[in-house]
Amino acid sequence: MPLYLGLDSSTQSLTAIVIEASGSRREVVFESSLPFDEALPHYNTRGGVLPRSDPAVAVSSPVMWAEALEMMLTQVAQEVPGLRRLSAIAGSAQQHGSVYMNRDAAARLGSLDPVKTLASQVPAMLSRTVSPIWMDASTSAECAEIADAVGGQQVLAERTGSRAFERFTGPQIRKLLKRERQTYLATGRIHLVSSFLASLLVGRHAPLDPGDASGMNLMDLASGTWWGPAVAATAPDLDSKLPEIAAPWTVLGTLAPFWQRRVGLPEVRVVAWSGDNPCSAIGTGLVREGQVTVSLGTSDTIFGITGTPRADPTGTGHVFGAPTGGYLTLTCFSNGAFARERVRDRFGLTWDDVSRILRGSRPGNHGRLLLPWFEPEITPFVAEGGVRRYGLEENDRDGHVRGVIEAQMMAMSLHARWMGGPIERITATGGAAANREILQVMADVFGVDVCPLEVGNSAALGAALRALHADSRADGRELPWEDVTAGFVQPIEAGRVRPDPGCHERYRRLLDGYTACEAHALGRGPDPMPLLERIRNEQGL
Ligand code: XUL
Repeated sequence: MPLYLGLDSSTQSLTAIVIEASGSRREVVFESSLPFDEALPHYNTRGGVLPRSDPAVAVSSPVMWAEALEMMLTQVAQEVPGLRRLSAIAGSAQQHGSVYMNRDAAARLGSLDPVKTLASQVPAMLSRTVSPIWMDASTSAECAEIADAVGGQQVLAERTGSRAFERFTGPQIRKLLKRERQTYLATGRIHLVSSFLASLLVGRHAPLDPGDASGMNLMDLASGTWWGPAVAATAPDLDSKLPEIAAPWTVLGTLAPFWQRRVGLPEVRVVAWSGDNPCSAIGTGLVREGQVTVSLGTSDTIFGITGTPRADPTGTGHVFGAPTGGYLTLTCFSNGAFARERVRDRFGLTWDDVSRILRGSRPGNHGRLLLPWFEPEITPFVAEGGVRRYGLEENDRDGHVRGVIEAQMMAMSLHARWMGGPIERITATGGAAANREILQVMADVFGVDVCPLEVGNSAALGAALRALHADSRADGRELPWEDVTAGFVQPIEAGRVRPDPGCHERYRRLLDGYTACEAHALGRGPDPMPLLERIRNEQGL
């Protein structure tokens, strides 16, 4: 029975999952994580980021990622039983981060020496020792320049799926050109973390998949090819330095001889890597339109699948390529767990207290609203944090507990409208998905069933599932995506929460009030209190 390996090189760690899949037998047989800070302390990273003096700048080490890859594959080779049955490897990586390789890299990739460590051979391939990553926010000037040059943010969003964002790779490349021109000129190939690691596995420059390439502000979403005007606006001669873009199920080749000789892995297929969000979509079972995944984590994210590349007209969401061939719509809220914890801690509560208060208080919060922008917010864009209250007393404990959850769910519902609909069901992941009362508010606001999902490493699992899909396809047996994920991605039926029709109706009306509060707080609308009063009377809140 074949085995498939999925790797996920995230900001803080490298994770590997090996799955066994054949017919109805579906099992995770190996799972291991290697946290960069602890496992590779000589790079001196904190949370996977190199020491930073400017808080807006975030860079990491491509050599560290390579060293982690060798450590992890050595462990896989030693610990996975029946490794001869390994059939294919695919990978996932943090999005947007870029690796700058020199013109000798192609030859060096093709002649990796199994007597030496990988980490000792990578520096000679690089034109830049560090890689800017997604946490970098230092390229506002470059974002504006690129957007201006292509006809504005809206044009850029319509063509590439996102307006210019600081962490996206195009603005990062432009910053390098402006600050370190010689380094830029010495660069022969600019990889993303995903295609860099895939290149090390196959021993030649690997292509990007559309899922990760769409996080660069450089790819034409509809055709999946580089968009000339954005490429030209970013840096001269950039087209010659960008990898090819290949379908996400492309088999890149087989594992380079280095890996067979150095760690003893068999000569298996290597499948194109992708970004962690596209891989997580698969790892949470998001394979067709109408399904939506909500991840309640440090930040809250809502993502869905669509067949048409439509950009968010408000400019806050993203459209990436999906591993299924369509598109992944994604909106991210920065005040997620942090906001929930702030309210919990301010009133000295436990999560059980939060649940009890939600159970004992009235949906609709008597028409009182809270905008929980404790920190600057991505969606809607709020540059300076600060909570806003509408009709809510500062010391009203229960009102705040209900207020923060209702506001988060209404914000999600409002700002996910651009993704298209209708939503059939929601799968909830992340820490807060374990809280039934929070999921009940979600179900009531959206008016659909919400089912929690127990997955830890959804990106690594998604990568392993992509390996299974591409391997079967290469053998002439293309599996429907539902069959790929079956047995691995199981919503917890016992945790399913159904909407209460009366509550949903109440929230539908209250959403107008919430929308008015946001507009008011952003200086774009009148005092919402008269409207809230009207809704309160009408709905008997
Ligand atoms: C997505 C993003 C992050 C990284 C994290 O746009 O910046 O989710 O992919 O690894």
